[in-house]
Amino acid sequence: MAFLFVLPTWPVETWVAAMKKVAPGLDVRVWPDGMGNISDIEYCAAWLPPPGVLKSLPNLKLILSLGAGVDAILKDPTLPRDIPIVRVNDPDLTGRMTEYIVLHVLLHHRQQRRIDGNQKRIIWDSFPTHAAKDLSVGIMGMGVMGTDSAIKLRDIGFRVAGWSRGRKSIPGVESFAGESEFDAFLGRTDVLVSLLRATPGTDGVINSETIRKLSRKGPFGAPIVINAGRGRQQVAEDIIAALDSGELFAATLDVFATEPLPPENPLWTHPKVTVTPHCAADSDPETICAYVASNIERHRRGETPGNLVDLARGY
Ligand code: NDP
Ligand code: OXD
Repeated sequence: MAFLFVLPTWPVETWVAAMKKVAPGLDVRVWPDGMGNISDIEYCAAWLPPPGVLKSLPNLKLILSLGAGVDAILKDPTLPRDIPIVRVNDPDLTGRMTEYIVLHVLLHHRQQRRIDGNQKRIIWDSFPTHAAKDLSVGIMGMGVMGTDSAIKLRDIGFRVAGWSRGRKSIPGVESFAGESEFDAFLGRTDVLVSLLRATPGTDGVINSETIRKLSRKGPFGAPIVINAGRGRQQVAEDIIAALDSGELFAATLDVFATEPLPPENPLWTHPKVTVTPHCAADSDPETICAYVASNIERHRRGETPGNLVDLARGY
């Protein structure tokens, strides 16, 4: 039995070293030049695998995503649909995402960009501030990441609601579910956070119509958007137009339709946009290798691995 890493955009040596540390007995192979006899490969961990690679492995038994997202794996038209896929659900990754969401909600709430700009120009501008309870945060996607972020934001004092397909029951967090409750969710939201899954159902959900339906009763008079889910979920032109017209107050974007974000993209230099390079929650090699190794062990014992992707649902 052998295990394969397919990591076209990550430093594969770091991942091999981490895997050898947490699972010393595992026969670790590397795509594309260190695969050896591909008939040996039963387990494959991947991030952004090129289409066709997974299908080329004749004895593959389990696919393991090295991040929470599985969109890059699912979009391979040749993906063998009968092989189970495991996604990451780990407190380390979740904690990193929560730090990012809390940081960027606070960055806007405390007007830190304005303060940074003032410092550059040596301006002592003590403008009015407001309390966390004055801001309504709405999180689209109340799964592993959304739920943890919602709880931490609630604990700081923000008015928090979540929107997902199914209803959630989290004390102190209002729950909206499904299409029929989307407008009500938007109408009470000053800061819209996306931690949705990338599926055809969520593509382009942050568009001009959505932005128009957001609350304008918050302290800034216009809403704020934070997207750390997937770039497919935002219509960048609509966000820019809304920022320029004043319909949107500010945006923080960590994910983009094309990554890396091309240098000529206007989002880079827009004065109301904070761009981060898809770093909201990085996969830590040792932590995630331990997670992968434990799922391989479970599978080898004949048990069902945790956090399997539902192909029909798309996540
Ligand atoms: P989960 O699968 O745990 O949660 C996804 C949520 O999206 C669920 O609440 C689900 O609803 C909701 N959802 C899916 N489709 C719809 C829909 N059509 N309408 C309404 N809600 C919908 O995912 P995670 O929390 O693990 O990850 C969230 C996102 O964060 C993913 O896109 C992931 O790729 C991204 N991510 C980004 C990172 C970064 O660095 N920027 C790092 C890690 C993750 P329900 O609960 O009802 O099923
Ligand atoms: C993930 C990511 O999905 O890093 O884990 O985007």
